[in-house]
Amino acid sequence: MDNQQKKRQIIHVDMDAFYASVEQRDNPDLQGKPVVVGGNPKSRGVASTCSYEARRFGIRSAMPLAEAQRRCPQAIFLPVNMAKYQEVSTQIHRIFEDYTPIIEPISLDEAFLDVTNSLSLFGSSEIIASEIKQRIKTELQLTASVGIASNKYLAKIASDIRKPDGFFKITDEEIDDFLDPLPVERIWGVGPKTAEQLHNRKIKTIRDLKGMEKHYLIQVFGSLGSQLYYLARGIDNRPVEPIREIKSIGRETTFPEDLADHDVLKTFILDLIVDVGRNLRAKSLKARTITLKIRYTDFRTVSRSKTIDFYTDLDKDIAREAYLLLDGLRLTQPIRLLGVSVHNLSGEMTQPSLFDTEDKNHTEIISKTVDSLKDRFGEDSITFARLLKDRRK
Ligand code: TTP
Ligand code: MG
Repeated sequence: MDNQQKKRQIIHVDMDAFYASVEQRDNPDLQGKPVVVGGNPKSRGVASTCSYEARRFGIRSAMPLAEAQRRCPQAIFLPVNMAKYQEVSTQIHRIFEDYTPIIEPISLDEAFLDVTNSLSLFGSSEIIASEIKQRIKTELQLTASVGIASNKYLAKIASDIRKPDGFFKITDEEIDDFLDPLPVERIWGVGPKTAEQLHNRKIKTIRDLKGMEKHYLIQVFGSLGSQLYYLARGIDNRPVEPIREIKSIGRETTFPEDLADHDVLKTFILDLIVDVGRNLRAKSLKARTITLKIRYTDFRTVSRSKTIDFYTDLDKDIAREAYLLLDGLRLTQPIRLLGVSVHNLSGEMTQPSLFDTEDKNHTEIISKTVDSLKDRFGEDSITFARLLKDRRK
């Protein structure tokens, strides 16, 4: 590590059982109960997350909902209310912004904060981290776990160690004692496959990993090997990057039964687009490329994209292109999964299309109005006629 470099102070904040905690907060009947967010257990969907009460039954994120219900028949299943979690996420960010401008959001409920330059103002990273936790509790009635360390990797491990409602700092002197006994799975970037490869070589803990020569790790794991060598020693020079460029926004759904009817598929497509469009507008982004993804009964997956000549954040533009993409596909089998995503994003002022400019201005106003109606009265308060005469049941 470069000794000239200023020692950084990084805080990692991760909300506890995020979607489930928001639901429990907003409905006291759910408090203290096993709650699974993800949808109807009769569907083929998976759990987004679940409350800590539900985790006692072995329920986890990404577990099929039906399996979750088998493990805990009394669990309460709720749909994903993305707009709400997005709003809470924005509120959490406003709290962060009072402490540093260097914030790197990783997901709706997780962020790194570089508070190195805020220490003289607030005293210490512990003071900042505990104030943030406290404010999240009193202002938003939610709990967060925080980790503090001199780099992102250690701060992330630290926030996880005392979850939920955790607070943990790793000082540089404690790095070795702290890391050595941890299983290699704790290392950021070590998934089940790498873990298995390590286990096969009798490398179970970070201490075992530290016993390996760097060139050996590189020989076996390529560039990941070099990362493993440094991470085992608690070394991570990646900076907190304030604005992470969003590359795409997408939504997908698995149907309760495989489908072949074009009209019904279009209704599902529109349903997904309503979410994608809202997400785009919430982030003040526009897109030029629309991608439609389908997965057939036999799991073969096909995607088709179209790049248009202007940037848009309007549902109707995205829908028009997605419908054309669907029409262009010769469906060979019924479909089990459908996804819509937009790419080629731009946050700048965008060029209006040469055509229908006036119409576009109207539609933009309508979209914004619809978004604010939904913000006030809920996601179902207003929608497309196609979604009202929904034939999907
Ligand atoms: P996580 O921070 O991984 O999980 P969590 O906040 O629910 O629980 P905890 O941090 O206390 O362990 O993810 C944040 C949110 O992201 C989560 O509430 C739901 C969503 N999510 C998914 O939709 N699918 C997933 O597979 C995961 C892991 C999370
Ligand atoms: Mg979380």
